[in-house]
Amino acid sequence: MNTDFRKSTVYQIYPKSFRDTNGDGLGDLRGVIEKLDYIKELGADYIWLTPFFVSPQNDNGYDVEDYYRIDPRYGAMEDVEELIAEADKRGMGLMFDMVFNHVSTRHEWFRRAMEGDPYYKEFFFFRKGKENGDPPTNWESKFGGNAWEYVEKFDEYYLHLFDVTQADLNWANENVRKEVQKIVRFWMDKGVKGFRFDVINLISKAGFADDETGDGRKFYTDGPNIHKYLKELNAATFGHDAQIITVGEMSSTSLENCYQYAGRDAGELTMVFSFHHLKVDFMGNEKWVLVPTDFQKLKNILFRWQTGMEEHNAWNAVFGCNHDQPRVVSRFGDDEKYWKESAKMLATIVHCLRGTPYVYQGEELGMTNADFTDISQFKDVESLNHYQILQDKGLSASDALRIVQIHSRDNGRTPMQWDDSQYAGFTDEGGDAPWIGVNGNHSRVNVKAQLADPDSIFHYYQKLIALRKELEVISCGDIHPLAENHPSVFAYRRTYEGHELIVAANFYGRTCQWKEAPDLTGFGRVIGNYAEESRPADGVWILQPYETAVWYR
Ligand code: TEU
Ligand code: CA
Repeated sequence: MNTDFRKSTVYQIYPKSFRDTNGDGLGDLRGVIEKLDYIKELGADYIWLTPFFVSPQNDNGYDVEDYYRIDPRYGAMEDVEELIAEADKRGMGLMFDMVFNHVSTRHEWFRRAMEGDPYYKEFFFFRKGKENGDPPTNWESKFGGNAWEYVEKFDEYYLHLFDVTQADLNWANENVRKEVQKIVRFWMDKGVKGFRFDVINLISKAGFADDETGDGRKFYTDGPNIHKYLKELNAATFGHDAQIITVGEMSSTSLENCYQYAGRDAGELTMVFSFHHLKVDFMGNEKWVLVPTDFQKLKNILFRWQTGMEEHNAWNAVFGCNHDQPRVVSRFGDDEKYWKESAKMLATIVHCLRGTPYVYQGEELGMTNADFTDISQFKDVESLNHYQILQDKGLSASDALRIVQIHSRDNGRTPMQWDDSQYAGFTDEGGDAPWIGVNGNHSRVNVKAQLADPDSIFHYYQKLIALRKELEVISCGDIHPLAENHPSVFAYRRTYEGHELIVAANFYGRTCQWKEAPDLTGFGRVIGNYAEESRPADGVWILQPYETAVWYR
């Protein structure tokens, strides 16, 4: 298989919503095996699977009860082994999602802690409350409410940065770090070729005090020992195998820390996910509001990360969608009139950047946000909590619903649309209804239709993924931002050993003019979303609604 991460593309699967083979309404591992040829046809090199370990599923598997066993709803260990072997046969590697900032409160370690076993109590953060009866600190849980849960029998609280059933692990305890290493080695021995580490930059806590100015994140984000812990994990596990790629999911991180996390010789991780570019429709860090996308901010952030990481020989993961995000075509494009054009435009911007692109299941079809109209259709704990919190703050139920419809993580979790049948081919007809509603537009947006259409979004992604393997200017080149202050154009130049690439995109649904566009003499168009080629005349490039094109010399 191709193990050069610069030339690779990762396909992300949320198994619960990908393909259900036994008609119980839940996606499963056999469903992933069944669709390997599809992923191969797209051209992906790695398949990232979100967690399928034993779990009560309060956060869809990000609450792990046992890292060594498979949740029977997803399948069995034999299925995982078969999946790894079948992917390998097709030249693809599996990337597993390891959640090590916290465990489910049903994990044996936490249960033993709750029995009062001092060895296991040290695996977590148990602390006394304040004298006035308040929790130890004022930190907020990412899913709403205070981040500490009271345990009466100890008269103490435990820390949970996420759901109350996700208890934070104490990485300062060497025994925790040893257990984590054991788990990583176990999956390496099974033949896993990559790891994604969930919110890994939150594992080192700086201490416990009230945050006078914020929600607590400054006490645990990119904490004091984070680089030490990552270097140690690397040296004890995947650092021994040059073929393994790793990506750290970095919550609210800083560029300066990412130089190290993903620095070529830092001995930490291969690459990082950061999310600043997806907070451009937030108010600061506040997600549960409705504000228009700040396009200038989006460009500034992406370019700053692109050039900054390059200067420091560090590597980005690049993406517009995942299982925690609304669908990018609904978010930054137009999922109606210019659905196809805008989906292709957004794909082009991401796939020609310097970094490893990630495609989230259904993105390659231009899947859109969920079409839910009632709160009962939403399943995500974060959405349901914030629906309540918004109303507690005084919003009407319909205003709260509107915000949830726009920002909910469930937008990315509706079943994969394979065909136009009742359940979109996610569950076969006659099976149980899928665990979460199928989008009504599956009659039009589905794999079957797109495989038959040479001009489909699927085939466009396929071509972008192939171009990264063909052109080293895409995989290895330097990046130079263009049109930085233009109100509608997103453009950049890539250069590598005398080769050049110009990527141009109109980010909006109105025709626009790019004055002072680059001279394209000697260039040829390698991909674009309009049949007719456009190029600058007298330095002015007129771009049609959502038009994008990539030119190469
Ligand atoms: O998400 C990390 C994270 O920081 C989330 O708060 C994310 O920003 C949020 O979902 C968007 O509002 C990871 C996983 O990807 C997510 O699915 C888990 O719920 C979370 O960690 C806890 O494990
Ligand atoms: Ca199933």
